[in-house]
Amino acid sequence: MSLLTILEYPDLRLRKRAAPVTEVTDTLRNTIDDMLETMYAAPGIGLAATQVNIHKRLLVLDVSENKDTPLVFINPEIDVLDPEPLGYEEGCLSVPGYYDLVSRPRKIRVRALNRAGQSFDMEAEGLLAVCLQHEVDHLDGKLFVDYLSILKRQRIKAKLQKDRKRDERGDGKSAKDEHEAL
Ligand code: QAP
Ligand code: CO
Repeated sequence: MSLLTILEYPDLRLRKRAAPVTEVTDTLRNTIDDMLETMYAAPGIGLAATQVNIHKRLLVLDVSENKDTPLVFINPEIDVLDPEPLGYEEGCLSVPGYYDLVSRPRKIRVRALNRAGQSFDMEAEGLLAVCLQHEVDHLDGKLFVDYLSILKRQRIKAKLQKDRKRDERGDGKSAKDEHEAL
């Protein structure tokens, strides 16, 4: 297993639309394990393949309390069961240090393949529904910042670009520490 590099906004590779998985192979299962390891190490609750520069329709998540319930979704398709918006303070491993309120349909059904290549479906509400919609958005090149005002998005973009330059220079505290100090 190995840790994968997570692309950060405004990297244009985050805007690519992922292609359907045609075959669930051992190679794909190795990628899934690397994605889970990368997500847990971050730590995060969800990671889409797009975020690690793999443009296939594949995502992993774990919204459990004890971080012991990894879920894998290959070629996920979402149906809205209850469109009533649920507002949730979202973050993203590709937008480190920033969180903001996003509203999405509160109840969905997702149909996907599991790591054995078998079809399954599940209904989701609450954090699981939020996270699934957030991750499927990544596969379509969409980020949670796209739901914010242009002004907020530009502010986040400018700050992340500044953070990146400072990280390249290697001085000061980490960008994340500074945001958390605000
Ligand atoms: C998507 O996001 C999500 O800014 C998963 O400095 C998040 O795992 C869906 C993370 C919230 C719904 C609600 C973010 C880690 C992790 C950061 C994540 C950070 C370190 C984000
Ligand atoms: Co994300």
